[in-house]
Amino acid sequence: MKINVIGLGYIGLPTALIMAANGLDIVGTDINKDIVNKLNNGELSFEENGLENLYKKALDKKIKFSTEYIATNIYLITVPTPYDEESKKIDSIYVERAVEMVLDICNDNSIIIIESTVSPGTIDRKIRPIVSKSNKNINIVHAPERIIPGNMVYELENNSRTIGADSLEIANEIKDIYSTFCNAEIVLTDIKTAEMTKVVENTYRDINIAFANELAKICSSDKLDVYEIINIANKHPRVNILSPGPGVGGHCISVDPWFLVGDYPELTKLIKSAREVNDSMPSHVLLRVKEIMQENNISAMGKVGLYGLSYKENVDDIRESPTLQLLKVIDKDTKTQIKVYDPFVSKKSVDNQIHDFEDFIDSVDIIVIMTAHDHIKENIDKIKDKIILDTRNICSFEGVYKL
Ligand code: SAJ
Repeated sequence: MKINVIGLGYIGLPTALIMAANGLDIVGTDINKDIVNKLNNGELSFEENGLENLYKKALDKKIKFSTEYIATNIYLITVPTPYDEESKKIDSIYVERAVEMVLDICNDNSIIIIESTVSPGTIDRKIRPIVSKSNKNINIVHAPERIIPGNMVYELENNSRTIGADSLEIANEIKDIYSTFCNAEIVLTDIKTAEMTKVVENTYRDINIAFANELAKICSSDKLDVYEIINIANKHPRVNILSPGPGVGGHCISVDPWFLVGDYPELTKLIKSAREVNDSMPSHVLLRVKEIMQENNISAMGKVGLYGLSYKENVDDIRESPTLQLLKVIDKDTKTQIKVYDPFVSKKSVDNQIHDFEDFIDSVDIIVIMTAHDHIKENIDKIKDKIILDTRNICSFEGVYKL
């Protein structure tokens, strides 16, 4: 059985590799020639724990990478689903285009599995009409991905999965495919339930992070230590507060809750507030930076350095990262002065990016820890003489500023 995996990004590539490594015949397709060329030349397109090893295993089996879609019976779509900034509704154009391309070449009775996160009802409203127009007999399945960057390979094998389909027969057929690499429970349901479940999972996490962030603001206003308070509160058997931070980044948690706000505007007061709290964190960090500058008689923004550009620790993914969000809310002049360093991000991504850690340290007086990479934990002694604003609570030096 041959499977065409469409979209070789953060989800599609690990999925294609794990499927091939477990004996399935895979063609990975991406419209981006650079990605396909890299993969065909033995190079991965991004860094991820365990991915190199999986790539080697996959190459020993049956896998090809191409910019072309191929005619087969099973297609797996893992393309991005952004949201419209104005209406907050999902923008499913990439999924729609991928489905159209599949329909141009696929055989009758093919199965199209959509792994991309979509808001409840998107498949009914946007995808089914496209499929109907093709006059082909096609089965649609929604199998939303659940893997977390930084631990993707482990989670592909060990996270439970949801498969939404129109019939139990098709759901079971797809379950057999996922069972080749997934050792956890595979739950079968209908498509809309699967769509809603995925968005709910990420919204749940967003709301809980927002609670921690709101607590950080309350504690900061009253000179209380939010981390000590969370630590004590979490000793209660039914309390589990997450960690405050400089904001919520990534392409999932900072996006998916908006789908619900866009579709159910009158019913999503809590979800919307949580989004707003998390979106306000980069401005809160900036406010803290300004207070700290004043307290230490520093006036030049050029003396401030942001450590970390990726949205979370030990990954190179900078999408919607709190650092980018922060740079968005400051004026142009300040933006060109403030320094940024990230050991995972070698490509020039912002104005004043410094590529050498020692140069970065030498050029600033204040370091704002935005991302808790292991790299900074291992090199923490090198910044002990700096003024530090630690938004991730990883630094225990005397006098370190916190959120
Ligand atoms: N964050 C905090 N405090 C916390 C936890 C996270 O500020 O206590 C921040 C992170 O630093 C990051 C953001 O939130 O900026 C999101 O990071 P994350 O690690 O919570 O999640 P993602 O976006 O990397 O992955 C999520 C996961 N969803 C859930 O945990 C419910 C993952 O399982 C999904 O597959 C993924 O979204 C996705 O693709 O939808």
